[in-house]
Amino acid sequence: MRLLPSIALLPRRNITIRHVAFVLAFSAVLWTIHHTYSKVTEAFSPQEHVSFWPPDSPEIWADRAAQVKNAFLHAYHGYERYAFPHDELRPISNTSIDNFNGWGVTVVDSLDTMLLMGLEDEYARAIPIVTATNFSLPVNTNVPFFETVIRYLGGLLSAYALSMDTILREKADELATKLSPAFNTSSGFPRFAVDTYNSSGNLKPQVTPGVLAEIASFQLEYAYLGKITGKKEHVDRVTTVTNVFDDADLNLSGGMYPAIWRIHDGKPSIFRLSVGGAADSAHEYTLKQFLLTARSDSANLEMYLRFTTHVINNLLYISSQRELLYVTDSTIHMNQTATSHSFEHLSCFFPGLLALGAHLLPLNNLETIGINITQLGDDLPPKYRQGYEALADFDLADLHIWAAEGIAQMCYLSYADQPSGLGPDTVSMRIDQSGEIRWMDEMRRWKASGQIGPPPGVGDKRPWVGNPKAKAVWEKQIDTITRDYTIKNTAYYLRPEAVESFYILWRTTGDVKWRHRGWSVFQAIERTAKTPSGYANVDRVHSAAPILIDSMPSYFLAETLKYLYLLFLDDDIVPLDKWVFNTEAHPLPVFAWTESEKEIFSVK
Ligand code: DMJ
Repeated sequence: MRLLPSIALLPRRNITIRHVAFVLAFSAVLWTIHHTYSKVTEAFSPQEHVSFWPPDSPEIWADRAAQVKNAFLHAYHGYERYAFPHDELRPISNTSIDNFNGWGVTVVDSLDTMLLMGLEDEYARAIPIVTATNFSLPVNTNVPFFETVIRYLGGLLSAYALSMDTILREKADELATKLSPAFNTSSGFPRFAVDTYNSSGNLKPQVTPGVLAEIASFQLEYAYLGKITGKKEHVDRVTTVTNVFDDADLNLSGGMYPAIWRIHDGKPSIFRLSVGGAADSAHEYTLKQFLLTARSDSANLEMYLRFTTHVINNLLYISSQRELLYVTDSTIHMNQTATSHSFEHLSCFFPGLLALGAHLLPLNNLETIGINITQLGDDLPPKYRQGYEALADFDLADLHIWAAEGIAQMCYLSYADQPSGLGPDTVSMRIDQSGEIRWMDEMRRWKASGQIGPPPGVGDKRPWVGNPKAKAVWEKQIDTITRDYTIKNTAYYLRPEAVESFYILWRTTGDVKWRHRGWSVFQAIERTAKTPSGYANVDRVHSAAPILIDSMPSYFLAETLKYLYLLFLDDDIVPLDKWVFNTEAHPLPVFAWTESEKEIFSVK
């Protein structure tokens, strides 16, 4: 129910002050009734709040940003009290865990959020622990490359960029040097883990398969590190991996990176195509590497366009109940494609990425930057090439934005559908007897029939509302045919991806619904996940009685609370054309290579 837009529907010349006053008074009465009713039924259907956006104002959003800042302080002070200087707080038992090398990952992951929120005291208390860390572990200890890069290295670099504190640059350089044995492979892909004790030590042999997200989510960090230290070795890591990907034969996967690669020869090995776990940030870094380098790394831009074209044509589907647009994954084996129709929370970063690309790239005039998108598919087998050609019938920017809006709505509904108001980690979309519904097939039908109404999967949909009188419905009939999906993993791990996309959609489209949707997520976190010392992962989000898990991941402070804060803050303090967020939400400044850097680093 949206009341204010109804004013816009009145014929203009018939509006009098009395009409306006009447509509406003009527709206206020309905809002009061709705608000009262919502409070009564809050335990059962908090999602009703979010299909009706109450009046807002700059003061209301400022207050909401302040509430997120308080949430950060609550979480960080709990960490400081019970877990500092260990990695993460266990917010139920008030103990700590060293699950990411024991170098205080929550401190390093939180530094830039503190700077953005203006938390000088917390930042001042954090710096000594960062300075004291030597990034070494006992021999034979496994330092995971990917997590260490995105959380620690990304955290240090971003805090450096925001503060210009040189110790942070030095520490980032020291850490990257400690991690460098990871690149000791014949392909140049980093191994899963390194032993920092001796500089040649590697725990994992290079025959271990490389997971895409883990071998291709360091380029932003290493490129920026190369820029600020002037060290060629850091930039070379990026160039080598970009070249290996550039040379790879992606015919089987329609031009998209598959999820598993061979470390020893740099070739794809298992053709699972996914936007979610095991793949996500590698795709994210194609666009972001192009943007970070002031739009000079065009190999990565071409890869981004191939990736999005393949996903749009092959991995986007519509549910048959509410016509929700979702992104899923597939596996290609012996020329057969099996589509899982799973939808992961992790893939909720994707709508934000699409929106960012549509906002910053000339998608309808790619020729102006030397790209012909149809030609990008020229070398692919006909069944994939046709997909590239099909896109030419549409306005590409519109297509990307519609996909972004539709998938982000699916992400939002995965929260709003639950009595807890929190989204499950994985759902399995229902396929009814008429079979799967591919988005692009529906788009063609919609176009052919005169584009009546919003594009398939894009118009606003209602959350699934249970009967507030029947508590048992939530508990027992949750997976009946009334919903578009069944829940595979009922936990919410305090993840950021949905609010990350809401933030980027808000900044790029200006549609306030993304702010309201983010606010409903924040309220659900406050209501359900808060403990006396922090915030806890939640299980059984689909029931009226969710339970808490004794874990507060560092990314909750680095990402989830940062994106919520930026979503509610009126000032655009991290403009998307000047900063690029790494996959752990650490903003790095856009930079251009100078002529001499181009020569020294052999970059374009
Ligand atoms: C974060 O650590 C990063 O965003 C990563 O890329 C994948 N997801 C987790 C949080 O969900």
